[in-house]
Amino acid sequence: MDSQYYIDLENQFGAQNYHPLDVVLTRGEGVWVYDAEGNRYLDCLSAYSAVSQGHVHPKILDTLVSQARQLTLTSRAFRNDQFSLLLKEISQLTGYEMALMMNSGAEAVETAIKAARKWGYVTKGIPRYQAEIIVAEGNFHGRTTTAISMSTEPAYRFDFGPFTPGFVTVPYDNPEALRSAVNENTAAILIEPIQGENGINIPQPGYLRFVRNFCDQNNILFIADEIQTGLGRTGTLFACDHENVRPDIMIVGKALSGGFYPVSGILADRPVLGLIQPGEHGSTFGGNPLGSAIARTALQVLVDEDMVGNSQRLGEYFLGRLQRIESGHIQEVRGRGLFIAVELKESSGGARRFCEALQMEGILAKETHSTVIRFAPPLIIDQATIDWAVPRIDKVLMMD
Ligand code: IF1
Repeated sequence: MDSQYYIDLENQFGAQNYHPLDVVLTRGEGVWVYDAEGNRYLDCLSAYSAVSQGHVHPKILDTLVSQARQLTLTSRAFRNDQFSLLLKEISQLTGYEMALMMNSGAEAVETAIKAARKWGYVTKGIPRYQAEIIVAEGNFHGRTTTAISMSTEPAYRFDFGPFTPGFVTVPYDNPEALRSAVNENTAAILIEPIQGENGINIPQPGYLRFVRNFCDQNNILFIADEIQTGLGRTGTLFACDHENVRPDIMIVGKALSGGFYPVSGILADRPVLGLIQPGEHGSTFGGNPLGSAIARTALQVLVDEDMVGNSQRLGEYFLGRLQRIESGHIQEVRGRGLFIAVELKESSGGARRFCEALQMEGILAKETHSTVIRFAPPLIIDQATIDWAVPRIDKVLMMD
């Protein structure tokens, strides 16, 4: 069948909750994906950084197949070997004492909120149900009703209230705003160390360090949502590592499974996660053996193939080449590692048409916040592929 056949089916039977490019992908391998007609594209979105290890990574695939033949799901009413091993290995990799594993990123964000609130009541002594969590304007933490209760994006909120209370919103990257928002009922500050959906919004140097110190001084938990920026995307294991900052709760997801299976979780030390008692939180699939085995291999190949180092090196190279493109459309080119934004001028008519032109050149990229083209290829990309892509990106950015 041709692409139009699939597009028609999706338009007829699917809720139209996205406005995807009209490309129907049928196969992926490494940094490349292929459509129904066999056309090849460089994937510069990596499924929003869930496929950082590259499409259909052979070692993760082998693990999925072999574990799927063995045991896929037990519930946490019983124990399983893969989950226990993942807990040990993710603790060794990240330095956190404990983990609570979930499935989607939004579920992990919800878990972090519950853990922070419980710490606020039990340890900090905040009167019950007055706990506040400070969040940033322009945040993205998922699509659940509590996650959108934190959002400042009208489209994510307008028809979906009433909202979860207990969130205080402050401007991102603004230390003074934090000072004026904190009070004795503040349990935590939840931020993305780089705001992804808000256009790869990189805070000023020292902001993360300020947030860490501010939390220490005010007995507040620092929660970092690294679902998108984590696991090598920005050239370090976590984006917080750029400032040697260690959040109290680290939220992970997406690339934790290399794009094979929903695996997410929160990482913290015993003073936080030790508070959760049996029966207080969980999920049917959280910590299942199939997802845990996949996550173990996804983390192993991330380390074995030095994907974090490659992200740093090739990200610098890619950024440098993009910054040398002399297009009248470009407002700014910024990035950390392989998390790069080409921000266009308002006069350029929005990023969508450039993404559609990039598709014609064999490159799949996604606009974010209307004027930004995000370039976030799998972390295994090599220089030859970047050298193949840049002239094509240049050609598109030189169009009228
Ligand atoms: C969509 C955005 C990106 C995330 C951060 C939590 C989650 C996400 C920092 C929730 C998920 C995805 C969701 C997807 C598009 C994509 C996205 F544009 F929506 F905002 F990446 F920037 N924290 N982001 O980035 O994780 O529940 O999806 O597993 O909802 O359209 P999830």
